[in-house]
Amino acid sequence: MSDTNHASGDCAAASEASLPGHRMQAAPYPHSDMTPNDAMQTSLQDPTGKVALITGVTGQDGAYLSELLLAKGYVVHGIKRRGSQFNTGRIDHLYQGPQEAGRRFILHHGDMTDTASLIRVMQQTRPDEVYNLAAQSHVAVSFEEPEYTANSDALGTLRLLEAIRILGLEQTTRFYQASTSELYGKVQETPQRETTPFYPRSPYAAAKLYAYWITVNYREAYGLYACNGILFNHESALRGETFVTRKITRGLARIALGLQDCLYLGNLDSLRDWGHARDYVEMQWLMLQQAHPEDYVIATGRQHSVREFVNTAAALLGVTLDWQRQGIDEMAVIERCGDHEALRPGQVIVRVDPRYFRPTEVETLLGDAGKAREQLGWTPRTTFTELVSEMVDADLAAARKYALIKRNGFKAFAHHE
Ligand code: NDP
Ligand code: GDR
Repeated sequence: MSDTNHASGDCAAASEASLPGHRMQAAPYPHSDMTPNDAMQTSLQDPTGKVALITGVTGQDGAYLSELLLAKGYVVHGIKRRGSQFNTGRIDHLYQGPQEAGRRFILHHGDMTDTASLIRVMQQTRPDEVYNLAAQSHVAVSFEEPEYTANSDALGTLRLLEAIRILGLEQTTRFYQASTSELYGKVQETPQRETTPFYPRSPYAAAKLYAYWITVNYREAYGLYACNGILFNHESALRGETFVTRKITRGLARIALGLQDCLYLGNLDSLRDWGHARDYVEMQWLMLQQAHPEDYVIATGRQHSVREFVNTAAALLGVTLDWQRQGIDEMAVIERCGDHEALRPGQVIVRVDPRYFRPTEVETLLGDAGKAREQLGWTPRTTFTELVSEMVDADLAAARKYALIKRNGFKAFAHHE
């Protein structure tokens, strides 16, 4: 594991230096990865003059958005939370050490449940654009940790908006809120668009409902340029391993190499509108570049079941499946093995485990991104099969690496849900 992402504070030299003309406050940065020298360098070298602050920078979208904004010439500040292990694997390739001159990617410690840390980072960075991506984002986990989910996802959004207001940045800082198709929950019409009524079905969705409306309220009350992106499910090889798509591609890749016997899933009938995260972060940026702030649905307009996702991933591995039985006894049996020596026809590789059912399920989601297409010219580029293929390839490579390490007698870690 890389040691490039060790936290910040140690290297950040405290300084009283004043930085005339720069948006940063002259202050020591004991909890930040940013040094006063960075501030000077970035202000001199930043070709757009734009500074972005991303919460949730270590997550799937945080990684893609950081890449996009850096490519556009932004200075990107990211808030990461302290963990007992490194949590920056998705952004290690972007890392620039505090000793490097002219850094444009700078991490700060902070937490959505800690108001003071959010105000501090906002004050130090005074961003042109804030992208609020941080969240306890797992719907099933939100039933286990509803209070924490509300604190980070709902109140965390309020804390950021208040930080903008307290610091008097309402006229200069634009705000993006990571809203979700989960707001539609028990859907009131199909497809879902910006005008479709919400019906949240989980503590996660209820928390995100508050975040949605408080964003609208700050726009209306204080004239803040604030937008909700109502994003439908978007995936990639960087997707967290316990979301269903990644669980499937990772599980099937490992099964194909004989590293795992069976994949246990919940509701196979669930229907989702799955797109690629890389396409969706472009819209996050576009929403903040308009003359007026508005809310937009981002989706592909195509829907697949969890079962279809399994079939597509298996087919890309050269494996065909026969689904047998019904309900909690349903299972996928191998018909053809492709060229995988570890597999045999008749082997059961997918079963249902009711522990993955949710107390209240969102059975179907299908988005209509017509407004984004017409007003912003946005259309998704990646097809469903291309998305699954990219994920399968990445997980197959990871499984091969794991097998190689194990074969050579080294200790390999297999994480489980
Ligand atoms: P991830 O779960 O991959 O990333 C979440 C990020 O939030 C991580 O960086 C995580 O840190 C951070 N985080 C969680 N809790 C806190 C906290 N208390 N304080 C600070 N940081 C915290 O999510 P995605 O990248 O997939 O999604 C980004 C956002 O978009 C989320 O808000 C999600 O709810 C929303 N969304 C996602 C969709 C999707 O399909 N991906 C669709 C619609 C909305 P760490 O790495 O340490 O865990
Ligand atoms: P979702 O994503 O809940 O839509 O939230 P997830 O991949 O977790 O579930 C999608 C659907 O698949 C069903 N499912 C399973 N889900 C998981 N995680 N594990 C399983 O074993 C399994 N089996 C079946 C689920 O029941 C569900 O119907 C994601 C998150 O990124 C949110 O943060 C985001 O807001 C929404 O997408 C849009």
